[in-house]
Parts: sequence; structure tokens; C-alpha cells
Amino acid sequence: MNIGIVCYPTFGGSGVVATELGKALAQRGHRVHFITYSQPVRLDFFNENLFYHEVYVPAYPLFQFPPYELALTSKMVDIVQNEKLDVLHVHYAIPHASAAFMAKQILRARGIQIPVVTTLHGTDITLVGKDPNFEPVVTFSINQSDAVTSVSADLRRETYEYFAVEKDITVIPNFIDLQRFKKQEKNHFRAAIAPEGEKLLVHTSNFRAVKRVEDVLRIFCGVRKQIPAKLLLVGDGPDRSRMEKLARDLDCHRDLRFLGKLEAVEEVLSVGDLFLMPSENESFGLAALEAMACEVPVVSTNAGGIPELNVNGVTGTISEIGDVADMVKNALYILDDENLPRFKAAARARAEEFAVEKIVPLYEECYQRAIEAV
Ligand code: GMT
Repeated sequence: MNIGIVCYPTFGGSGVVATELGKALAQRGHRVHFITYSQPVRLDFFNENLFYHEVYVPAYPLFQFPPYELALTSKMVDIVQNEKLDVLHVHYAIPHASAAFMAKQILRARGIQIPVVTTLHGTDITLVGKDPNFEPVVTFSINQSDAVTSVSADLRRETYEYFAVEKDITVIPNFIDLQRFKKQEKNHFRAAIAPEGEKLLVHTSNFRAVKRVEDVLRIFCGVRKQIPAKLLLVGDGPDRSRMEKLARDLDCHRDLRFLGKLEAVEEVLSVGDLFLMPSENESFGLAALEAMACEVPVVSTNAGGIPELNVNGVTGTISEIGDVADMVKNALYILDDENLPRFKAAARARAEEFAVEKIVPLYEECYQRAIEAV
């Protein structure tokens, strides 16, 4: 197939999933055209089946808000028509699904039919999409898509609960490249970070309020009171400066490191003993899956789709949102040398159920159905 993928090019989960999907599809012989405003972060190599088309928004003094959606629509029209695409797959509804709807209308007027597949990722539904400033457009554009997928059953449930969506939503969970995400020998790194054999806790996120990074720090402080431990925080975002100050106020700053945005997150995960995901909301929890693939069990909340991934008492533990004391207790239980090897093995085994080879064919089937339906 000739597939157009529209996504955010950033470190965010939806952009990562879209890029990894495109790479996997290219490996399976499809031609994949990425359409977005800058080179996707994980698309930094040459492949004969992968193409990147940059959306350029011209500046004009009249535009207080540059009309990205219009430039994106025009680019989609151009690429569908000239590259003879079979299907357009848009990741994250806002504004990609409505731009795809408009592109489809323009192409129809030119005698070209293009099916649109929309994948819902999380905050496009649970946070931003619900906002009355966006909700009518989100509802309409989901209903106008030829196929809709969501990354968890919980996200599908939320979509039906909060939006007047009549379309069937197929759950296709996120997936993982197990060749890349596996425990690597990084003993020198571990020795540098935890020279006394301390347990290593890891958190990766975009440091937004929804991730509750404050709880990460409080869980870590609780653990460190009981056993020697270190914490590595990967990523960056609006809450980072506040969290750096909080770490100093809690007097645990000497035992943790903010590493910022890192491309090779699997190298950090390879030295981890426990991953912390105390999120307020999480449609899937791709960061937890990446950790599990590197044999790192997960202490998480029961938010959104996390329990569909993290099996309580097996691959990690599940607590109520904000229950820091429970997460400290659970972390200490998992980190106990009697329990840790069992949790690590179970985490990897669970991650193997989400192998890219198992999930990508579900998208291929979805494209095929959408193509046949138009
Ligand atoms: O907030 C984020 O983590 C970014 C956001 C995105 O759309 O880029 O992530 C969402 O999509 C990921 C990939 O499907 C999911 O793994 C995350 O759980 C989801 N985030 C939230 O629901 C908060």
C-alpha cells in the first residue's frame, strides 16, 4: 500500500507510535509518506520506502495564529494526489482528523477517493478534545473518518462516554520493537549512577501536570527512607523547574538526576529496577511498555488504560491516583530481592505480547477495510 501518516513529529507518545508504525510498515514493503511540520524524532535515517513531506505555514502580518491546519490540508491534498496514496492515517485527532476531512472533500471534488483512518491517542479525547472550544470539531471529524482506532479499551469507553460518536472504534494497542527495547549490558553506567549497589528507579515523561511528577519525587523519597536508592528522570516539560525545586525542598536532590530529553531511553531503562508512572490520566502508557520490554517492572496508578498493560501483582502494581503511601509500599515490595527477579521476568514476558510484529498487521487489516469501504 501507499500510506500517508499524519502526526506530531515530537517526543510525545502519539508521534512516537506513528513513526514506529511507519517504519514497521516500510519494512513490510509498504511505501509510507509522513506529513508533518518537522522531521519526526525517530525518523533520522534513509529507507527507500519512507518519505517525509514538510508542512510549511507561510507567515503574514495579518495572521496572529498561523493557519497550520490549512497548510496541512493543502499538503495532504498534494501528497494524496501526486503520490497516489491509498489511505491517510492520522494520529491524534486535533487538528489532524478535521484537516483530513477537509482534504478528503477537496480530493472528492477532484474525482479522487481517499479513506481516512483516525487513531485516538489520549489527551485528544480525555483532556483537549473535551474542551468546548474543540469538542464539536472532534466529534464531527471522528464520525467522518472511515475507520477509527483507539490505543486502549478505556480510551474507546471514554470516547463513547463524552462524545456523540457513532462510529465503531477498533482497539489496537500500542506496540514495541523488542529488538531495540531490551535489557542491554550497561554496567559501567549503573556503576557510575549507583556505585553502592543502590536500587535504581526511573521515570520518563513530558513533565506535564497529568504525569504527577510530584508524586514520582514523593514516592522516591519514601523508598529512599527505607532502602538505598537513586532516581533517574528522563524528559522535559513545563513542570521540570518546579520539580527540581521540590527535589531540593524534599532534600532528595543528591540522589536523583534530571537527564532531560534523551533519544536512547532504552539505555537508561536497561539499568533500571523499577519504573514509576503515577499518572492522573494515561490512555495506554507507552513509556511503561518501553520499561517493561527492558525488564523493568512498573509501579503505576489505575488511570485510564494502564491496567490493560500493567498486571497488578505480576508485572508491577496498581494504586489509586495520588496514593503515594501505597505506591511506596508497593515499590518496596517489588524491589525486595526475593521478589524483583520474578517481576522483571514477568514485565518482559508481558511486553512480548505487544511486539510490533503482532500489532502492525491489525493496522494493515484496518487500512484494507477502510479502502474497501470507500
Ligand atoms: O501526554 C502524553 O504522554 C503524550 C500523548 C500524545 O498523544 O502524544 O500520549 C498519549 O498517547 C500515547 C501513545 O498512544 C499513550 O501511550 C499515552 O498514554 C497518552 N497520554 C495520555 O493519555 C496522557
